[in-house]
Amino acid sequence: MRVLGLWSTRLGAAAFAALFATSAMAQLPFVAPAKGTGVNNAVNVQNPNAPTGAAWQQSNYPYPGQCLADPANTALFPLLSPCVAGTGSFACNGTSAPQTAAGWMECGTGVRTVFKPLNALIPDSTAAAAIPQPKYVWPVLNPPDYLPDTASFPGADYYEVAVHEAQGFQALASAGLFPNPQAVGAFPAVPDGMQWTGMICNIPTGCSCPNGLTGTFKTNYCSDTSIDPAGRIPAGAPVYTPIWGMGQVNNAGGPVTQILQNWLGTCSTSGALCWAGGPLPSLPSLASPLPACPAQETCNVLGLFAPGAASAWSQNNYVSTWPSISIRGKRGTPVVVKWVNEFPDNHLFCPHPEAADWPCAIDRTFMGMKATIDPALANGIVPTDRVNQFGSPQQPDNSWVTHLHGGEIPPSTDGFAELWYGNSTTATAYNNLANGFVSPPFENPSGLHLKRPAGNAATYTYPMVQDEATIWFHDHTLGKTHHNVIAGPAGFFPVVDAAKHGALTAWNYRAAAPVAGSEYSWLDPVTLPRDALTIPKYDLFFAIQDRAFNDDGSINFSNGLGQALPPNGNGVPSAVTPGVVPEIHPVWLPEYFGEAAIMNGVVWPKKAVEAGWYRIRIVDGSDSRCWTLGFQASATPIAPGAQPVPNVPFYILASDQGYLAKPISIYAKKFTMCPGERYELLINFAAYAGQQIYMTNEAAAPYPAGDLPYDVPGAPSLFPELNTVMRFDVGAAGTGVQSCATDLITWNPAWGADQSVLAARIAAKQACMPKYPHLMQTFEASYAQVFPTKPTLQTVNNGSWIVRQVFLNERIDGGTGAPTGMQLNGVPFEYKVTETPRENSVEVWQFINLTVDAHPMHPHLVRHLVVGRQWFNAGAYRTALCGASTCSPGPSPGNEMGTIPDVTPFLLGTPGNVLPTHQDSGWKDATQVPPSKVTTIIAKWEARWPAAASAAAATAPGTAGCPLNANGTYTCTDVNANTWTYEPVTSGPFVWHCHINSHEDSEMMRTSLVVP
Ligand SMILES: [Cu+2]
Repeated sequence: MRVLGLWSTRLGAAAFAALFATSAMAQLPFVAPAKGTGVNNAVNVQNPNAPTGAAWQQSNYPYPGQCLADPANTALFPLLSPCVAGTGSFACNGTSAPQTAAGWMECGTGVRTVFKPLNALIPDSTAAAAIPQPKYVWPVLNPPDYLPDTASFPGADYYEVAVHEAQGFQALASAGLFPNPQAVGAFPAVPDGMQWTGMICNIPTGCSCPNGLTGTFKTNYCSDTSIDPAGRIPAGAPVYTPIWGMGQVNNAGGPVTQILQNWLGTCSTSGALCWAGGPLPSLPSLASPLPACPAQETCNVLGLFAPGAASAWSQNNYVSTWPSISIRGKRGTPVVVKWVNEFPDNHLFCPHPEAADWPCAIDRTFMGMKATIDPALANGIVPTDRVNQFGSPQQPDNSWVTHLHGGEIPPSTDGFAELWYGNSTTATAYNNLANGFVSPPFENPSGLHLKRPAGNAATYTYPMVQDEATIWFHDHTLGKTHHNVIAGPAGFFPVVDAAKHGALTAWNYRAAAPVAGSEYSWLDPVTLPRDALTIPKYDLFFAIQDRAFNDDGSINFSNGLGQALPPNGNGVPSAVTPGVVPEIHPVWLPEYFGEAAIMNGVVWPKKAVEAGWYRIRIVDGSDSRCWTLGFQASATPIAPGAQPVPNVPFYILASDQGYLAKPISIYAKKFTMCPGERYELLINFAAYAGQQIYMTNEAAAPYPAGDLPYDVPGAPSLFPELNTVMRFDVGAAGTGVQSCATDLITWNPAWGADQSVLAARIAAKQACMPKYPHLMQTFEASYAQVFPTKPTLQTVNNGSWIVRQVFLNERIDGGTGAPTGMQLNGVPFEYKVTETPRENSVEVWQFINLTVDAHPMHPHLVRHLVVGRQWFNAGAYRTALCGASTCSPGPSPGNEMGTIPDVTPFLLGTPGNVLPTHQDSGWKDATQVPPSKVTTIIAKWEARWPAAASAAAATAPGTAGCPLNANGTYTCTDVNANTWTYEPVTSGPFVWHCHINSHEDSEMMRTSLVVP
């Protein structure tokens, strides 16, 4: 390993790569942990490609948001955009001159580049106050299901799904899946590339016209030239949001597209665009007869389908929206998905050429970021100066890789952050890896399978060996996950266990009416009743997010953080401080917080519900925001800034990885969820017939000690509108699912905290919900199988399991005290692999949180249980960790990763003094790690799929044994899905990280590697 010590920050990347090409350090064995060794925090896999020692001292490692103060570091960042005054160039200028805050301004002009003002929604805008945003007016989107192709791979479900600019919004609006802007005036229909979130222009003098509009749309949409010769969006008009979405490309574009195609296929007249005369009539479900085509229609749904070609599909002939519609996985039936990158060449947040008032919002100092957009790169060659400090090529701006969050899936399908790929143009330009494999430090001599796709698509085969749960898919690109998720694309992937639900007939279509008197049918993911377009009627899927918007409707990615925020007394920065690292870098985002609540792509929507039972599945798809959710019945809207008073009882039925042992009554009538988490609620609206119920929020941002979404004395909220999320309008009494209508869920305070009372009442209700306990067995059986003895905080250190202690820290700029980045164990993402559980071993992980925020920690591959949380003396621990110096833990020469003190002596109080909360009692994959506590989880590092002897021997589509051919077919040695084999779990890395996406991209992510 000595030769690695020669590597220094002054070596160019090319020299670095050459060093590895000629060195003889291959074939070093992995060092796996022995069993029962107690605290084990420095078991390092000797990855020969990872820099070691001094190379990783923090002083030598540039971090996100750091402009180059050290000339030596220019070797690490040779790619930063050259500064051209007056062009809106917005990155570090790449010179060796000491950088100041002005360097983050417009290339040294001293003028801070101005983002578009946040006056579309932000409540402290004087102009905005004149016209309030309409709340609870537009219905929430209900994501329908995708349709599998069951013919291509017998026994498997096959989908092709593309990420793309939003398109087909108007078709969805007509189908009743989204609000239709035409209902608020005679404005042009939403063009492709945009979506309507329900916002209107609330500025009396009109809103800015979006960049890049041309033709009649601009003429009609930006019509008010009495104010501005370039036109303004009139006050009260809908403002459309440029967004990226996802859609199904095969099977005629999925259910929504297929219905539209079928319907349009009955028309034969060509002519003007549809909707010229108003909205389309209600569209049918797949099972219904097709209606006659209205006379004025022409069968060209805003260019979605060409007349006469309705039965064919091709690229651009599908609906692509935010959020995506859902893929349903069936346990035991593999799901093959070809994920296609059809993004435009330039990122949504980095238009090119850059608009003068909208600089590129991609921070080139993040890991994995390339510096500039260079159309000449289409020649397929990556210049040596576009190789990052780790030897791998830096990304095109439109790179993407899909992670199936919560999936128990082989390594090469996990969406490893380095396995990004571009669209058909940029994938060519950035993919000339010498052997197709990702370069140091992750190309491992032991045969790790880390091959980046050669083209613009990756085919992943998911074995579907896991239990019933609500998992979901989103981007995981290195350093840019927060950009891509905020841009829109993500979707649900509920997994159901057919063995628990009977035959899978009428899988994707409207099912038969529920059996009379049965609670089972409406809970059941298979037989549940559905509305048109395959939307579950009583099983709601909600993705909760927040966004900031510019006044033209576009997403404000900068969040206004480049501007001074008003002081609020809650620790939110009040000014930008000049220095080597400005307190708040205009692009670097410690967190992203928007001022608008979004549910399924709509701002403060409403949902009409019947006066009965509902199952509501919620994913927190926000970048950074935790939500403390409740339900408040109120005759009048809850005023902005008012503290909610949730008063509607509900149960938590399931969490990230499936059902709890039993439904948990939420005493406080509110619970907190953080990014990446899922909770499934049971709620009964029977007692609220004819009333209105608001979904409320009380979580601070950052959580738990940041700005509250309601006013407190002396600290008015920065986000007073975020005290509510949406509204439910409850129908007439007697509608909906009525069984067990009142006394199963309604909590009686006289019961106190005695769960046994509740359990008895649930048991008494089994006649009412006869099959419901059957679902619950999922958790109990699997738990007992993995942990015969229940681990507790008192027993986890007794030697039965490997214990890994990892700390979470925030890098602080010494001059300004500003946050400059996040880390795990004081090392960056691409430091050598240190978390190496043995296959099938049980490991206890203890997260030691040295920061002031809660972080939802998310280990991939495995489900885990929360053992408990315990206070610790964070100050004393930090001193032990860092000594008298400023806390810059991390590797030091000769000491590799450094010594992490055992946290046990620093624990406070009685072990187990902070038990897992009731909502934490089931299988999890993302767990809240609160500040100043040690959060302990336990997991078995297993993979239940049938594994081949090696990655090369696997036979599932998309593996080395069954490659995708150039013509789109596969050459599989085994096309029978029942006997497919997959890559061994040891064949490649996974990651574990904070699911605050801005943190994850800022090095708060590490590799995990299961070893034999
Ligand atoms: Cu975090």
